[in-house]
Amino acid sequence: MAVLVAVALPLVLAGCQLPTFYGFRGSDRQGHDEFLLYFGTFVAALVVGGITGGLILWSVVRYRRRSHDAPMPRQFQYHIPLEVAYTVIPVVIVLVLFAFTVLVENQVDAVPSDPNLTVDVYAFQWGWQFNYPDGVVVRAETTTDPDPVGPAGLGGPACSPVVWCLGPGLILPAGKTTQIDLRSRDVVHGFFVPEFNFSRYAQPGVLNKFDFTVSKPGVYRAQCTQYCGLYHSLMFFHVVAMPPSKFHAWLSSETKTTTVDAATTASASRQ
Ligand SMILES: [Cu+2]
Repeated sequence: MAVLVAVALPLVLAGCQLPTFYGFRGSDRQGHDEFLLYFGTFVAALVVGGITGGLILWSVVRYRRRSHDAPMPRQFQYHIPLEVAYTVIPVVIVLVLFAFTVLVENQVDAVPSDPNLTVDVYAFQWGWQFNYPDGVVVRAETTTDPDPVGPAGLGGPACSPVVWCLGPGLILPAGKTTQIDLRSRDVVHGFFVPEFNFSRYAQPGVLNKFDFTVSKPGVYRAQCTQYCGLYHSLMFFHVVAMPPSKFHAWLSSETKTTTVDAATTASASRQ
């Protein structure tokens, strides 16, 4: 029962400031659901660990050998009710955690039938390309392109530390649901946004679909997490969530297939 309460608590308290246990709170709706699952699992582990550790400590202190001729404490082997209890309780804990995991994962993996926006994302050696409706393309090779679009689109806030601003900007409207259609142009890459608690492979020949509903405007660091060759370590990008009106102003101000940085040609010749 204590475990049930511990796991259900974060769902009830959603919205309160919960401790993060070194995780990210989740800057989008889906990532926040993942955070609540992580939080519940962590609290359940603390409760189980506390009870188990407490019982071990108690038995060590309470039944320590006080003298050489002290009698053996009472033994409990073949105590059927006890053995059934310590088999059934962990099974129930695992089933509860499993059920919450399936529920949250299904919810996070579900793709909306009517997203507010769909962006085709292509990973390649070594960079990212974001194709928007009406032919707007943001493309940059991370090896030579410091930051063609991202933070400037928010009105130019300083990037601190500067590494957070490397790579191209995946511009999204905050508060709206954006579907990402993820593909790879060559080898396996990893699409990872730490603050969204989300990672997915970009695999050649495979189309991966998922969605984000970013809670508030901001710049969120992201990077490739699958070793993919020489410049993998520089394969950054960042998600830029803008207020919807600002996003639409940006999208309509972009001419089709612009923002291909000049460095693309230079780095392409180096391969
Ligand atoms: Cu990579």
